[in-house]
Amino acid sequence: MLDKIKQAVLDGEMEGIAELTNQALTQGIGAREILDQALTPAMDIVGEEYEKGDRYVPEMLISAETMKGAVTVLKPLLVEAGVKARGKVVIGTVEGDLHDIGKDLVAMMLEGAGFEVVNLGAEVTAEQFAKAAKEHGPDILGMSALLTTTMIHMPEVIDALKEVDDLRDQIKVIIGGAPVTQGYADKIGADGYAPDAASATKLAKSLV
Ligand code: B1M
Repeated sequence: MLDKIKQAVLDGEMEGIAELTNQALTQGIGAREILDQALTPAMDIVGEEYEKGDRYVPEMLISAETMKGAVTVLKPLLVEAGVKARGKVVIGTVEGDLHDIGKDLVAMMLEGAGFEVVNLGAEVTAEQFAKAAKEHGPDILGMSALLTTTMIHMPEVIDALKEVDDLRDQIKVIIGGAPVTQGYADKIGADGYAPDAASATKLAKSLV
């Protein structure tokens, strides 16, 4: 059953995943077992294949959606059992930028890896990021930018975090998006940069 679920995520079988997950639960397989032995390993493989170039963005999105379908079934049971999220991430696309496909992919992969994700959407101002950081108390704040004209808002968010109860000291900041580089992350004092969703998940895991 666990192998079937793992394979369904790898194959992106969105329609059948909820039923398959329910079947596994009926057979007495625990929610945690399904998460740790089927879903998470499947998403690890998806991430590795994407990094090697053996899997493309749409296939990764479909697998991430399939994983979400299973997690929706498991979530109440996991909460009941007190399984803690790996950490909390507040994520958004910066001010003036409405590109959200890559950011949503990162958010989905983070959820797949067990993070609780607060997705603020696109065109998020520095003040909105700081307000959400104060409200949700995340371990990590993630910013995405797809335009050379909007990535310049990233340091404003870092400054805004410094101004609200020294939040900057408590939260790791990670950035990404096509025009963003490790050099830019270093320049603006971010804690990390990731070129794609799979590496963003790895980076987040390493930071918490
Ligand atoms: Co726009 N656009 N766009 N666009 N658009 C680009 C980005 C562009 C490169 C196209 C081009 O000219 N070749 C160019 C930017 C040039 C530049 O600044 N260097 C561009 C432009 C100019 C514009 C407009 C200004 C066009 C105009 O109106 N004249 C305009 C700006 C609007 C605005 O934001 N204010 C605009 C509008 C749009 C659409 C609305 C039509 C649409 C966006 C729809 C949407 O997102 N809801 C759109 C699209 C689709 C693109 C392209 C074609 C595709 C972007 C995408 O979704 N890629 C893009 C060209 C391209 O990239 N080939 C382009 C797929 C996605 C999975 O990848 O977003 O890179 P990506 O995300 C990756 C990584 O970057 C990384 O992981 C993701 C998954 O692996 N990543 C992170 C992303 N965020 C991360 C955060 C992290 C870590 C990793 O940590 C927190």
